[in-house]
Amino acid sequence: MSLSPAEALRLYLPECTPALQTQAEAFAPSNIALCKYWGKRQAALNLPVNSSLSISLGELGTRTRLQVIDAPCDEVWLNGQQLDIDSRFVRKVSQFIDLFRSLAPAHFRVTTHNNIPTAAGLASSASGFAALTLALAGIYAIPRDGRSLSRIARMGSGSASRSLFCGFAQWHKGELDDGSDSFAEVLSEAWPDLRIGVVEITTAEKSVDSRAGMTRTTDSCLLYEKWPQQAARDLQTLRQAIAAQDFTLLGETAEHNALSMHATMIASWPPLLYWQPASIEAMQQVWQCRAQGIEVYFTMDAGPNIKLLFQQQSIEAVRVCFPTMTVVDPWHGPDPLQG
Ligand code: 2P0
Repeated sequence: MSLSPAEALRLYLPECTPALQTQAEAFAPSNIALCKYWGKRQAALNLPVNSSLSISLGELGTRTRLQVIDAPCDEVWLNGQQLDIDSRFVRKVSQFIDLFRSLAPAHFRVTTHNNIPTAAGLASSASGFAALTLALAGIYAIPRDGRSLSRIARMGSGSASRSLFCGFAQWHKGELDDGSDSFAEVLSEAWPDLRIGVVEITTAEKSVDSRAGMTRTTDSCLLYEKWPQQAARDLQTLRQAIAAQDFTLLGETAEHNALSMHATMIASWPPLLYWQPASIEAMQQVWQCRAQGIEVYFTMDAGPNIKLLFQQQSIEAVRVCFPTMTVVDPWHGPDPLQG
């Protein structure tokens, strides 16, 4: 049975008696997918074609505070600036809050801060909708149950379903039309030496956002027919690599997965090429590093920036090739579900 997002919210809520609090605050980390989410089987509830696997970025993410205000609409502040009520961002935030307003009507001042260097191209809707979901759970006295809140965050943005957890998270695509089996959960394994290097290529806003990009790919790319199979295989391999702490297998699989996703984008019509010449230079530099025995791999999302994967022992060698990279330790940060 296909549900509206408001009906789905009711279904996904953990058992509780929602009650309106006057304010609440929450943090959620950003995340980088090692097996990418690309394509929706159902748009209204953000149900994906394939399962995905990510690593959260520790302290880097979004902090959001909600305060009930006596006003006819929400007020949204992003990084210290109040946003225009008609902006796309405010409309998306308010539409998501609308889902909760049926529990108890209220309008909010939404104050949101990304501590992710925006210039690094990491600011994403993932941490934003995850933090908003957690803050709304605080406002409506909804228990911080990972599965339930992951289903809810997913309706704001698919990748947000994975941003409620520290470390590795797997988003199960699910099979059901109502989306109740489409949620992320944390993997028990940690990998304390794993590091992410962010290589900024450009800070310019991309011309085609992920949502439009996915639609274009699923509508026009014949190669995409093979993507679900590739993603399922890669996810299985990544699980094995994580269980065995096999960095070579992890890196090779993540890089192959990212390039396979980009192959489907490029083979769409009109073509979706997110790469800049400097992105290709960085990829070639990664391959040169490996030829010299430095174990580093890359992954890329729907944009030109490159994220490097390496282990702590390679940090200085990688820095010689990428002196401007920002290094992220994914294992240092608060647990979003603990508050
Ligand atoms: C991912 N991306 O797995 C993939 C890789 C981009 C490329 O999830 O439409 O912003 O809001 O569900 O979550 C970006 O997509 O898209 C994304 P919606 P979202 O990280």
